[in-house]
Amino acid sequence: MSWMNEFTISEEVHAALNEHRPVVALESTIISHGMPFPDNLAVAREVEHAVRSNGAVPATIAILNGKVCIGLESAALERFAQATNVMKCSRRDLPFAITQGINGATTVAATMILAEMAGIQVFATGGIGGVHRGAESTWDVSADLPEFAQTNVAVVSAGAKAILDLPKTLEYLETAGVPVIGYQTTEFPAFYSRTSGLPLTLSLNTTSEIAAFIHEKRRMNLSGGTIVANPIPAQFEITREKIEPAIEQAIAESVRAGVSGKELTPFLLKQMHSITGGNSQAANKELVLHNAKVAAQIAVDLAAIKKKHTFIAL
Ligand code: PSU
Ligand code: MN
Repeated sequence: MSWMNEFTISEEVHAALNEHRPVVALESTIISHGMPFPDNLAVAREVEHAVRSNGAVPATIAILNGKVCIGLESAALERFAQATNVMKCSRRDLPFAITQGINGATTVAATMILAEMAGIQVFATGGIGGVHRGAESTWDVSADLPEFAQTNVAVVSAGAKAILDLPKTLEYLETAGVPVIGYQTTEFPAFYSRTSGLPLTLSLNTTSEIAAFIHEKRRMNLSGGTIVANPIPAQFEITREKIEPAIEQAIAESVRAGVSGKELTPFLLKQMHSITGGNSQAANKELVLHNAKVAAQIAVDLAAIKKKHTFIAL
């Protein structure tokens, strides 16, 4: 199996998976394209720490010199955070990065694929990709969305990025049969803000109920992922009224600069950073940390459910 030679699982993650201990996958596009160095490294380390201190093992996923890495050692994480030649990789790019032997950052879609291959069921990120505003003319819909229709990983996020068209994003997910579960909320969170005005039909108040949902979905052989929508903690929230003008300015800037395709999301995040004087990035960091914590708790609860069912089977 030559391909497996390109697939490296860190010792820590490998041991945890073997022993059925809780593991949380983490993506790497947010490190290479979501925040500048050295903030990106500091946040990546803090996120790993948040997973650990809530009882799970973090598995940051990235491609280093064509090798798929499930779990990055500290030095590798630092090199990756500093590298300037990293390709943003979604589903279609994975074979390219591997066969060309280059560095690749995995998006939510690509991280879901690799997590599933490695046997990791829970994944934490900031915000998922979605339907962009103006999609009726640009057709810009993130490859994250069709991924949720087919790859069975639960992704904890603070909703979809507010720079997107949230009503259309939710409609897409409904059509694709993707459960969107509000964690302690009945509204779809809007990344920087806790609310969007968009109601969710599924809402659960505890991580053990979410773990039970994930377990049951798997037992029923229902393919596709689950979105756990976890609002940013209130003390770090930027309200919709406050953030909306910055979003409109960032989008206007992207139209003026003619940015499209995979460059658009990183461009908008950078614009938001400079327009808000760093406030957007500070909020981004806090919501990722919170997602990591909740994802770890779900992974712990899921491991406990699986253990119980194994005993019953015996
Ligand atoms: N959320 C963040 N920062 C990011 C991203 C999400 O807080 O940088 C990345 C994720 O990797 C996501 C990607 O999958 O942006 C979506 O890009 P696109 O819209 O091109 O599909
Ligand atoms: Mn796109």
